[in-house]
Amino acid sequence: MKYTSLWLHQSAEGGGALVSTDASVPTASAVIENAVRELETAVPLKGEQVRLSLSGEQSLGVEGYALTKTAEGYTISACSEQGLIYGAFSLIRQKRLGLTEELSVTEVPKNPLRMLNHWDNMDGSIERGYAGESFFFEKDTIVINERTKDYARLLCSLGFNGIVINNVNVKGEACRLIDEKQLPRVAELSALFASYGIRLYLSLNYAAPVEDASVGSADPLNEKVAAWWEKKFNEVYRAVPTLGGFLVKADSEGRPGPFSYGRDQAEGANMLARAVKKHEGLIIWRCFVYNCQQDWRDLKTDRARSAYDYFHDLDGRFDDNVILQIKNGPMDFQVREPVSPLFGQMPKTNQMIEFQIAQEYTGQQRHVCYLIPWFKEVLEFDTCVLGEGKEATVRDVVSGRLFSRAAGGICAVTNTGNDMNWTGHDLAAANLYGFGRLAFDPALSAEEIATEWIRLTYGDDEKVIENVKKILMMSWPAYEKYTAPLGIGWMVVPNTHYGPDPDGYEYSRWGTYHKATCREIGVERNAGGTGYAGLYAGPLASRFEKPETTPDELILFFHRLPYDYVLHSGKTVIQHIYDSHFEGVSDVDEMAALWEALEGAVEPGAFRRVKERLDYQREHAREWRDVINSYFYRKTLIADDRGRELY
Ligand code: GCV
Repeated sequence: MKYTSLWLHQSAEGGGALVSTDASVPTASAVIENAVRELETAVPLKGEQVRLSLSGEQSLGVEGYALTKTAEGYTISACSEQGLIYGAFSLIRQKRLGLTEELSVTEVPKNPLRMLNHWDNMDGSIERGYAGESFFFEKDTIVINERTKDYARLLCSLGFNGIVINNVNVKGEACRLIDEKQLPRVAELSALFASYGIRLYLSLNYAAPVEDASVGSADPLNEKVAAWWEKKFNEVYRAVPTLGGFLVKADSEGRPGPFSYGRDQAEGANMLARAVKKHEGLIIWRCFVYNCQQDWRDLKTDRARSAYDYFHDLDGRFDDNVILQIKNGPMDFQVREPVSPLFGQMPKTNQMIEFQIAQEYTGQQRHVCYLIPWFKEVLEFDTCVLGEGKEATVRDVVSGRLFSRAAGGICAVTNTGNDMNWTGHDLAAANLYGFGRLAFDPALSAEEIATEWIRLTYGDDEKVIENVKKILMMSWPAYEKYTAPLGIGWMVVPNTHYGPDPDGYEYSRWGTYHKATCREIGVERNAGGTGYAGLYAGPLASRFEKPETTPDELILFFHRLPYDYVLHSGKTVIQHIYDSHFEGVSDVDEMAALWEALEGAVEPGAFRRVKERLDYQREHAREWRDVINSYFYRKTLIADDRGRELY
């Protein structure tokens, strides 16, 4: 059985002529050939000609393109093959959306790096994977087949230019893709992705040289260690010249790192960066560094502070080929968190943002949760690092624009696996599509992106567009309403991170506590508490310091408050919790009804798949509502002021 090919269905019509009239076009180039093939097979050109020109305006840079309608058809111009292929995919999209009449599009991607991170293990499992198994690995070997090619094409069509293929938790020798025996297949995969303008990256085990008896250490200041990496990278790049570089999770959740040798994160990252520099490789160094052996009785340590505390003072110490990869929030991909205070506060350091579309904490691709509105909020967030009134958004920080940095970008932990539809839940594909589009052009709105995806996936039926758009746009707020309230996060079953368990992490070592008693809930993170609020730039620090100026949706993240505290909404904390949980469930009922109304308008298989998941989501949202509301009712014995049933 062939898997569904998502939004870029192959067209049977074809038939247009595609010619290159520009002598400078290297027609032999694999990339151009790909672009040509894409156009021929994907859109009915009906005799229109497409002219590819490599003499685009300089301002298009390496990846931009200009696309215009001409009397004979279309012209795509760019300064590079990569630009041409983006132009070709853009033309496919515009044609499918019926936007080609007055076509004139000039686009330069806003983020230098637009990446997906796979958490795939070489045994074929995927950490936090909810769409089947890995399609990159099976039984400790690399798989390359038709599906791999389709994936490269899919990602290129969305403008991705980087991919990390293996889990950041690189455990055991079998997982070492940098081993000699793996390199020929890595090279094949890398060449395949490179033909679509996507550079391959590998996750590294920082402690790899420890296993070499002649080195026996991973101390970044030990010359033998540095020499080991240099030799290793020489070997790797000899075999895989197109490799983009490496992603490193160090000193985090049991992974080794420079701290074991009394060195800091810059010393660790720079040692690798220097070893890979002559190959023009990048070291992408994660800031997800925190103490995961915390004693829950310890009231001083605050996990939210960790990344800032470990990295902030190292600004200016990282080499130019190091990029710090920072999770969007200070904790871990919760449905709502403040933006990480590191963004914008390290002007002399390359930064990129890490999102997660895998929905680990947002329904695991069994619940619909269209995350693009959330990502938009994060990217548009003003870090206030230039002071009040001078915009300094996260989006301008990570694109490198704000501090004129050459490297930076945006990545997401992916939601793809070997399920027939790639993403498990059909509607989760909107997150993959949306993330790619947003990474290319963060100015697009979540709604625009949703509309594009719906039309490319389900066609132009107005009712389908309207209902699916409503479902998608309601889904993230709904998920927030029926799960953990007011920025508190977690309340999930430990390990699986799925389903309600209000005290699941309360007495654990992971540093994610809500500290609910019968009187109050939340963590005091202002100056009188852990001081986290004060880590933000001036105006934000003052805003988060006091509950009166903290937005409701984050209030329990920053403050410990009594249940009868009155929010900006006019409701008490406890009444907000009750109301939002009831509302969340009725939102899901509405989403399910909107989908059911599409029977007959959507292909029956797709209709059934989504219906089954929405039916399940309705039940599971009820479970969330009742467990959370009852938990608070039992703690507080405060009744719902609307008299609804609590258990
Ligand atoms: C890959 C969370 C997840 C882990 C993940 C980790 C990370 O803790 O639960 O599965 O590990 O984040 O981002 O490194």
